[in-house]
Amino acid sequence: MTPEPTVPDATGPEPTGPEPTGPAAPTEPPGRLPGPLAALAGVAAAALALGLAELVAVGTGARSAPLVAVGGVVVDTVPEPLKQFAIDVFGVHDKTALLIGTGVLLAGFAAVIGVLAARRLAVGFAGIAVFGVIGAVAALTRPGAGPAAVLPAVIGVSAAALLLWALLAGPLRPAAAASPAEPASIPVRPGAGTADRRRFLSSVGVSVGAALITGAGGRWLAQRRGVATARSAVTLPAPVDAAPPLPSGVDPAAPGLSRYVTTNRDFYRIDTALAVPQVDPDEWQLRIHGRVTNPITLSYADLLGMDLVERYVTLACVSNEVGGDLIGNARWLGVPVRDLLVEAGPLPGADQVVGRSVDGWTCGTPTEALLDGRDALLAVGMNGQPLPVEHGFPVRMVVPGLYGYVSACKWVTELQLTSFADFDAYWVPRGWAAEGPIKTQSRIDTPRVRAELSAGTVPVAGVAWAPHRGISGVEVRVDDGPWRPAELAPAVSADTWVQWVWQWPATSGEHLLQVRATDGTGATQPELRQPVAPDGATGWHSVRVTVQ
Ligand SMILES: Nc1nc2c(c(=O)[nH]1)N[C@H]1C(S)=C(S)[C@@H](COP(=O)(O)O)O[C@H]1N2
Ligand SMILES: [Mo]
Repeated sequence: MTPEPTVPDATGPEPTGPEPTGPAAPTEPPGRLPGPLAALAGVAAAALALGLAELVAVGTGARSAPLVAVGGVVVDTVPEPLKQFAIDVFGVHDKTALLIGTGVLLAGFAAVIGVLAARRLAVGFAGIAVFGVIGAVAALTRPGAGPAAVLPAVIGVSAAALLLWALLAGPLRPAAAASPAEPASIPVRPGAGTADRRRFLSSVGVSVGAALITGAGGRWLAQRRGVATARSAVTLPAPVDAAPPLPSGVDPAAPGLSRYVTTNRDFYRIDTALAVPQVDPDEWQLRIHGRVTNPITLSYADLLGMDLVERYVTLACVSNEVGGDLIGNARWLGVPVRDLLVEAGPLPGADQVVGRSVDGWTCGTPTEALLDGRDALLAVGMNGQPLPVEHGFPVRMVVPGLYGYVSACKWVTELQLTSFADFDAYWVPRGWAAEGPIKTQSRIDTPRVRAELSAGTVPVAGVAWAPHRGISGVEVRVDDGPWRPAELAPAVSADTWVQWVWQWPATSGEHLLQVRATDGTGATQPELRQPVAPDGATGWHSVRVTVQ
């Protein structure tokens, strides 16, 4: 089991020493700033640090921004059940949830640091330094980081320390805060306290505004400096072997049924990257090495100059629950992996090909699956366009019949031949199976759960998949009635999902619709419910509806 993470005490350390009781208390340092103002100062300093860091990270790489770097460490180290929980609750928004959660937690810490700093500035600086070190170390230890990766954290916390000093002890400190301990004989300019307080608050406001501007500006610049422009300049060559034309009827008429081809925009996205890797195609290289007789290195131009083929392949995530939507079907353009492997010449015993991404993520694919003749591709195109950046631009792998986590390496830069005995890819030590063939599954797209329908003919429709084995049949049943064969739409190959429809003579009442598929080998999808871990969910999808 993975050990529990140590969660820092969100309330922060208790201040030491007796709590002063009033303005006259002798231990009271002259004019301590009220707690809420001190907390605000802490939050403003933290915000400035993070915002400025995003701007600095434009030069040093998005993954060196502290929020992204620390988040990356969290993603790589949180215990599996917690991560699965996040995926269950937030789905494809799990990363946004992580960033927002981290932000809220940080704001809490920052407020505490502000309050402590109002008592002793040195304590505040120490607190800021701790966060600086955490951010810098996280950035330094991310795969591919150079020494410059510390800069966003270092510059960010320096600015934070300066601001904290200015607000709590420097020129921006409200003078009124100093008044209680001052002798009454010193005349205080009437209204000076309010004016000072206003200046303090507007400084906080300006700092938070600057944080937002540098933060959002940094992200925006990083995007512009990113590879979107390089991507739009790419012209993909025509395939020497095009995908077969779509047979008519791949998309049966049933409102709510998924389209046979998933658009790039609708295609699910799953990866561990908090900042989408920006890989310049002119600098991209693929190394095929390890246990081979002839290691090779290819450029993007080399790859585009090879014979490209185009294939429809359905990609599915092992984390897809029964009835879930972490699956899509696209037309991929790429070089058959087999051609490259044959050239490299795998040595005996090299039964695993490890795909490695620029961000250090790895997956392990059976060498056999890349040589057995199936259309495993090093893909450069998706539905007629260069790969979208979040789907792996410039190059990713796609292997029919295997879950994404063991085959579909995005932003791939290395294929390393090794053995399953010698190397565990990213998800394996985290409790997932080393090998991941996609299990046969079927899903009801329409009617939706708890739909209210009218009696009469109701189309029940959905998708079924058993990539590389193909689907030979889909059956639907109502309540515990007999299984009825659904009508299968045509598919271009056994490597894609299949749409199916069954016309249901619906009668009034509450009903449970269930579906099951049979694959090309004649094996019917088992009823037994199994969770997604370690190697993919099983069980029949069911939908409860009401007919009037
Ligand atoms: N570099 C990298 N590639 C990756 C992953 C990842 O985390 N990092 N996740 C894999 C998983 S688990 C899946 S299901 C597919 C999803 O591909 P998609 O986001 O294009 O749909 O990508 C695979 N490739
Ligand atoms: Mo996945």
